[in-house]
Amino acid sequence: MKIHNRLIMTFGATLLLVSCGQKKQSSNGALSSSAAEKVYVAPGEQDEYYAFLSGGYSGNLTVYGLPSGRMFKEIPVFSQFPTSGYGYSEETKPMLNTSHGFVPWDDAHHPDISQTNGELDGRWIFINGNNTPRIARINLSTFETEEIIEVPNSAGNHSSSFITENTEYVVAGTRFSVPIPQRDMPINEYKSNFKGSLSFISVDPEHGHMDLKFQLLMPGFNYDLSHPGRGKSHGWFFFTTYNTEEAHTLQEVNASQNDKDFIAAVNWKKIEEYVNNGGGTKMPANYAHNLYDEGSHTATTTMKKEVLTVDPLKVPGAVYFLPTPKSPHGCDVDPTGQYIIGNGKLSADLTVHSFDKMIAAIEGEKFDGEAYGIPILKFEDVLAGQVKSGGLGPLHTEFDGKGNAYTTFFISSEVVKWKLGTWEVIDRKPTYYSVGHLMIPGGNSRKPFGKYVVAMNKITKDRYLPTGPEMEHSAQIYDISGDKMELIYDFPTHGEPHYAAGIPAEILAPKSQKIYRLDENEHPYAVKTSTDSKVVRDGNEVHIYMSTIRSHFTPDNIEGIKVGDKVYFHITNHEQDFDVPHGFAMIGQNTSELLIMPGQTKTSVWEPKKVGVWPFYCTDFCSALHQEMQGYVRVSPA
Ligand code: CUK
Ligand code: CUA
Repeated sequence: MKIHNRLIMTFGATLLLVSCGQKKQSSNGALSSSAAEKVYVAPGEQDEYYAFLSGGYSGNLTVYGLPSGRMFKEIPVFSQFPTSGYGYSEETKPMLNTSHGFVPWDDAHHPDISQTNGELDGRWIFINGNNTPRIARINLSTFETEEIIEVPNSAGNHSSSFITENTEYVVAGTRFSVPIPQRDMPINEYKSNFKGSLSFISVDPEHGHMDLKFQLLMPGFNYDLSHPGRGKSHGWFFFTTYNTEEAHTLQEVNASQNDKDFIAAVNWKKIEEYVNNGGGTKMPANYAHNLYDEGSHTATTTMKKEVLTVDPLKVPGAVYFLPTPKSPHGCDVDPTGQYIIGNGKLSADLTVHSFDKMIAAIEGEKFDGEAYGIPILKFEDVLAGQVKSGGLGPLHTEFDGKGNAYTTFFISSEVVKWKLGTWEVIDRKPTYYSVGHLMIPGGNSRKPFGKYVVAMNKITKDRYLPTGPEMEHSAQIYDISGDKMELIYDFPTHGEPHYAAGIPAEILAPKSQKIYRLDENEHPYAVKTSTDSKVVRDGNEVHIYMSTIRSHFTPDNIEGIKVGDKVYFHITNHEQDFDVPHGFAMIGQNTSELLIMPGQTKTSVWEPKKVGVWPFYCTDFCSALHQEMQGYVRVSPA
């Protein structure tokens, strides 16, 4: 969250007090019994939607059901996760490699589900790591992170990871401009020397594999958020910017001088054509590409050495600037692709640009000067309308597919519903408290499912029983099927959710009951039958080829291990039933346990420090004889 601190202090504090007062008068979203019926999913019944909430500084993605608000799963992405052994097992450790080394943490903000023809297809979900710039791809048939690509020449990978309407590209924009290439130079020489980068990462339609196709090098602004064009504006991508002053310190004096910053409109189809015809300049760059192979259940890291950069001035007609007031944050495009909404976070009004007017202005060459050679369009020429919201601090907008938009206001702590085209405000409802993003399933596509909106709030305060000085963040579900929004549920979230993505269960659930077939397991240390289990010594490395099935490990008595050995437990789960993992944990292990899915092989390393006979056991309660799933390793002196 980055909102003007002083505004939070003044407006925010006042509003919080007001809101708390409201609660006592029971208007604080006091729920009707019909609200209870709307969110009640009876035992044994299932939710209508999946909601994937980013985990912010947890580095993960959490999966909830709508409308129940029940949490189904936490998917580790940019973190080590003891629950499954992700980032600890030998197979998954490479996922967290970067050019800065092993980085088992990040700040995950914006998930986006893959699309075909502008509609959710539920194949993959992408999410950005802000801090050490990365984009991850999660397979939605396994709910596992399969690929992470580092983004070079970027810092604070925030206007990411949004996808084009046929998942041609996942796009990543830098928040901070930096020296490109990085070098030792005075910070106060930022202006004109630092640059921003907008990266277009192609996605292979069959397997989803990512490849950094080209990187557009832009003036040294901050690139905050982005959204793809869709429908009529397919082929374009829009990025909000702030600090177009190019101040090297963003103390308020410097940062918000300009009355208007820009939305950068990028014609990526044009640049793609330029690049396909041999355009662009190869630049040395060092970045990691980590890919998990489903056959071998193993990830590998490839270090990339160069990136294709594009100078926008070499591709006439590729980039234009649309003046947008008051440090716009969210950049949202409606389902028809006609309207581009800039949420000026220091203002009350929303600015809506028209794609048709933008094209007409470009064709009429009606420019209002330029910035670093990039034409600036006239504000009046591209403006479709302004929403006089009456709120303060607009951040993000989503759409219901019925001609309405819903915008969050951080400072005035509310969601405002308004009409596209007439710009009139239809309804407003408070949030508890200080909302950031909101999400309608499919709300970032050509086909939203406008039944619920989920508001993700930054401040929790009194919504739940207190848990010490820190409360989990809070989300709220509103029924938006009628003219007026109705608050129907609160639920706590994990980490700090920024954006979320939702999808109907009927699209996703049929694909997501996956079992890995044992006969397709290509892991080099897999054992297909328990009689193939063995212990192989190679110098001071010992490889234990182990199998597991309810309710034993084979082998379960291991001797001949010495202090100073490096012991690899390669464990293959021979189950072929849905949802029957086995666990494995060894005493004194400084990594974590493993959770091995049916048909999978996972590896854990143990370096015994003490002589003795040491037990191991299964950590997942798997059968009536789960407590019998155990074994011993005898460790002798070196
Ligand atoms: S940001 Cu967090 S509320 Cu990263 Cu999309 Cu606006
Ligand atoms: Cu296997 Cu418990």
